Amino acid sequence: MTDTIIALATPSGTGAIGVIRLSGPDAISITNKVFKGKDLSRQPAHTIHFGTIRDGEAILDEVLVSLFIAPHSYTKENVVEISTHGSKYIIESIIKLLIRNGARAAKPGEFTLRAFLNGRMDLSQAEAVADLIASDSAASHQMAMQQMRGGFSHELQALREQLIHFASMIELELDFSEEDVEFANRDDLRGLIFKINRVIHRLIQSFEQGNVLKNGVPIVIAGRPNVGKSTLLNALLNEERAIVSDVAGTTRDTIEDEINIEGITFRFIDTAGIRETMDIVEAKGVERTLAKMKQARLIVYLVDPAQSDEEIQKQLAELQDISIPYILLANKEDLLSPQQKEQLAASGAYFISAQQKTGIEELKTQLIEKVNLHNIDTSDVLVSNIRHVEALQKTEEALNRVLEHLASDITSDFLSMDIKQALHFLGEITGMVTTDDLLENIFSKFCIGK
Ligand SMILES: Nc1nc2c(ncn2[C@@H]2O[C@H](COP(=O)(O)OP(=O)(O)OP(=O)(O)O)[C@@H](O)[C@H]2O)c(=O)[nH]1
Ligand SMILES: [Mg+2]
Repeated sequence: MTDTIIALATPSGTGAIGVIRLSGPDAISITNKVFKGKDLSRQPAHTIHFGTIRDGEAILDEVLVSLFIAPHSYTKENVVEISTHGSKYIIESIIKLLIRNGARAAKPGEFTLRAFLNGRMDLSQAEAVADLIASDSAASHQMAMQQMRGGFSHELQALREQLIHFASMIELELDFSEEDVEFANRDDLRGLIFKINRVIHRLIQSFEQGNVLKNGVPIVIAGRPNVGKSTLLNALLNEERAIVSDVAGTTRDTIEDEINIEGITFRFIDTAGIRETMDIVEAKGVERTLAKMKQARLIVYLVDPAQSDEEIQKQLAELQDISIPYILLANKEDLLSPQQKEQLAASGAYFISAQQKTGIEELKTQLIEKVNLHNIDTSDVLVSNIRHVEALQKTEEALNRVLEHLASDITSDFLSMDIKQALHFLGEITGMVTTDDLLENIFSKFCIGK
């Protein structure tokens, strides 16, 4: 990391201002070469300076330069942020000029990668930076913020260190294998593994909630054709997202969109109406509907006044087979007879009119209640990253093997091997153990300038 990297840190395009960021040993000296104002090399950290950026005699822009001197910066290197007017032309010209003067264009996520490599944050915290930038609801924001500020890293780190102690004791036993000594107390080791497994188990369990908070709660809108599913989607989104018509079988593919209800992102999935059909395309759509229903957190199931009580009961039985929680909605309330209403109410239905937008707010309240996420304490540590869960699962498996070995009184070699495995996977979460592939994989998903 001897070179100095540069990238636009704000979104590309025209804005009021743009911020160009440099990081590396020469960040200040390179900027100094093209900046006319104070001598930047003699200014203290965390100061801002007004001046001009010049390409020879030509003034490219009047700018503000913020200085962060190593190690007191995001990357722990010298960092310069140049605030320019937000013209694409100005920004590109200044970046090119600085590259001519010795900087190099940054790769995606390279600033955060340096922050990680320089020990500013661990790997799971670096990943949280990406989540934080992508967060679009109060819940996902809070979760990312939690993780960025340490989350479960510290807890895992501490447990890992205790496990390292046992690993080294067992290594020692291997060195003295002739003499049949036992440095690592087996009961203590077992106790520690139970403790780690409890923590890991809780974290793995939290993924279901962490994941929906991050990616949105999938809610499938399903029912027979023509019951008003697409009309309901449009009513929820407050826009004409899906085509509505009185032809049964209008929607062929699934249509997804998100809305935020009380700080939680819901991903609504409008589907093709379920029926037996000879139409190949529609049949594919129905197949998709059934698949989506099985992945849903909750199914919003619509029926309408055209259906007999018998038909409705049949559908409810089918729904129960899927065993995903559902809400039964009787749509087209405006057309329901009092007798139908009575029957539907007995089946536990809620009444709405998607077309006239009645009952929509009550539905939203129901959704919040049913998915039961509102009461999650987001200050609780939740895992929302699939990489982390996978590493946790592998750790758990390795630790369970250690427990088996302990029970069967097997030789220390096997114990040692599986403890090392567990240490490896635990270390992968926080980045104590990394490979180039792993880092490449994580940071290439960042955008440039992060
Ligand atoms: N009277 C009345 N008509 C409605 C209501 N909701 C929807 N409709 C009408 O019902 C018809 C079907 O609506 P859609 O939203 O296309 O139904 P769908 O369930 O998406 O149908 P498919 O995509 O074919 O499965 C349209 O003519 C809508 O205008 C309602 O609350 N009251
Ligand atoms: Mg439709």
